Amino acid sequence: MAYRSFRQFLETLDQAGELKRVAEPVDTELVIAEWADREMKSPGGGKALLFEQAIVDGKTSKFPVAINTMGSRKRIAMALGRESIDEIAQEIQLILKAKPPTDLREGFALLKQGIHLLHARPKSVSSAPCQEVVHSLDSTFNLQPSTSESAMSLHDMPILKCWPKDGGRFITLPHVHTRDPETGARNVGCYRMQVFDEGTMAMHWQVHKVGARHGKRYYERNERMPVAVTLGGDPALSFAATAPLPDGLDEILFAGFLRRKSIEMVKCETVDLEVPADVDFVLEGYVQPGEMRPEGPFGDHTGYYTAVEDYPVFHLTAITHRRDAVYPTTIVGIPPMEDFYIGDAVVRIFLPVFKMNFPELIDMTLPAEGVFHNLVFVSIRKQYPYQAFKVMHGLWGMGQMMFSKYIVVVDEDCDVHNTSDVLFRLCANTDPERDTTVIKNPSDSLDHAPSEQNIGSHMGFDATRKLPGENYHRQWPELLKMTDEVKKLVDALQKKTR
Ligand SMILES: Cc1cc2nc3c(=O)[nH]c(=O)nc-3n(C[C@H](O)[C@H](O)[C@H](O)COP(=O)(O)O)c2cc1C
Ligand SMILES: [Mn+2]
Repeated sequence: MAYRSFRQFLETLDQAGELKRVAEPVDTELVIAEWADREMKSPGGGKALLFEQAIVDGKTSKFPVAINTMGSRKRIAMALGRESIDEIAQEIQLILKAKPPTDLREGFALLKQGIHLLHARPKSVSSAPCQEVVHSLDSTFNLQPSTSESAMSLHDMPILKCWPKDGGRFITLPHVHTRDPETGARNVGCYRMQVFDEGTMAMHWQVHKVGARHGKRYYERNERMPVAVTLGGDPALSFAATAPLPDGLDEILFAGFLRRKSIEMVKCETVDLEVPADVDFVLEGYVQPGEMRPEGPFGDHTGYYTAVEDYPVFHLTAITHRRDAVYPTTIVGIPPMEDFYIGDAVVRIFLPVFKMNFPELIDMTLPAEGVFHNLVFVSIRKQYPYQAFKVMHGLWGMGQMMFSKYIVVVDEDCDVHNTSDVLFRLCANTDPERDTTVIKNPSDSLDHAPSEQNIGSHMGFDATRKLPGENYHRQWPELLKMTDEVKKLVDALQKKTR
């Protein structure tokens, strides 16, 4: 199901008992964050929270704050309009496996899939809910309303200060829309933005991200870079903005595929870009080549504060919004947090793509403790010597998987979602010298452990049983397992005594 608005998604969460409304006034400085952190760390990810009276500098904001809306297996599936994320994985598998139909039934299945893909294509519209209220910047750098609504600035938005030593307020769930000036290809990435003042913010696209690559193209041409930042709308957009799609795969198309309905796009008021018509807020503006400013510190998803560093500056030229806009946000920190469920859904949705690249791959997960890039568990059906190493090197070469600090490969009979089982295999099945490899690769910009930023060493563990030809010259022992017969017998006996 496609949501017409972020509010409609919140109503759906509410009806499913997945939303807690907080009617009391709560401060956007630290207090909402602490409340949300407790909720995110409660069993299964807790509930989504809607703060109806968000306090900014002592005043109640016009806009409520929604947080933790995707922070559970159930809610991330609801965000993408499915009962379970696995339905999307199945759809992707169908597309990947599509071959000329051999009978009518297969033909219809393919046709249906084709229709869904057709619906993924964005449509242009001329009027949009996200432009119900328009404030554009005048020559005195004040945002002037072009409708009857009173003037507005960034300070009227309930933007959170998340952690005590943060350098300021940060927008944490922005969809940053840019274009490649050479090819015209669009990109949407979620890069946090620190508010400097009424008219400027930091643009935290890290060096490996597509926004940064687009930026570099503009800098080389010495051209001002148009940027549009949207907030809210169908949550499929937020998911697409965070998903590590291959460079060149259009997030708008992907969001349309996920929600099975075209995203309607409207032209911005002050920059030459299009944005989804249904979003809650649009911040229009530009990045000036070469202009950098210190950003941070920020309490990051690593569980530590990221130090101050120079990042490009975003200049605001207009704010447009829905009259009934809700401000969507999240916080990151020591895991588990809301972003774990986003990353988990990414792996599950793209498992068929990984499997296409690695036919031996059975399952894969990024445990919460590894905050995305630090730890990967993979199970494989091993057929030949050093196959575990082949899989590690393949993963280290794939998009943002390049950051994976530790990769542990286990046999297919080990459940990668059971960390205890994986650690048992790791400890029992490895000889450290023989079964590990240390390589050089780019590192996540936020990882504070490497001696230098953006580069580091990564380690792979082959915790599979060893085959002849893997320098193991003994008989590999058999894993303990009770017979099915005895298991059934004890099942029956226990039932009787209960
Ligand atoms: C809550 C959240 C905040 C994020 N903040 C940033 C950020 O500040 N900078 C960044 O480069 N990536 C950030 N990311 C990760 C990017 O959104 C992610 O790598 C995405 O795939 C980038 O898209 P791109 O490949 O189109 O550049 C964040 C992810 C999440 C879930
Ligand atoms: Mn992208």
